[in-house]
Amino acid sequence: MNHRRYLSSYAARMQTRAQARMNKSDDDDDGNGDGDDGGPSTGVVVRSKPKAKKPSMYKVIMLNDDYTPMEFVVMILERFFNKNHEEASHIMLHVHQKGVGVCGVYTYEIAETKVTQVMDLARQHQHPLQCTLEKA
Ligand code: TYC
Repeated sequence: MNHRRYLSSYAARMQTRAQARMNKSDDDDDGNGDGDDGGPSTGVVVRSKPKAKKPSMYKVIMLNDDYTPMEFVVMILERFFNKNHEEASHIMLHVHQKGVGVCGVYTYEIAETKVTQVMDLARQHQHPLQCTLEKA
């Protein structure tokens, strides 16, 4: 019976690493694979490398429309995307001319929060401004 099948993927990975270490020990004269030349293997597994995956990033995209005032879009970019007035004006004009533009790039939760904040404020002011997110 293959016990590996019943281990979580984490446990299986740790078991594989522990096995690799045992196989590598060349000064382990008692041959029990624990590398300390005496006594039974304790089976203690220590993580050798910190595991840190980079989070996926998401672009917050703003769409052009014919009705939202330019000043409102600039204010949104300043308030929610921490742009100065010049940067905000530049992005707004880019969206106005090209139809779409990137407000910023964030992890999923932050990007989603910003989309909600923009859409809520636009709705409160009865502007049709649309904002969405896209995997970077
Ligand atoms: N096109 C709008 C206007 O002429 C301005 C605007 C810019 C609207 C960017 C939305 O995402 C936008 N008033």
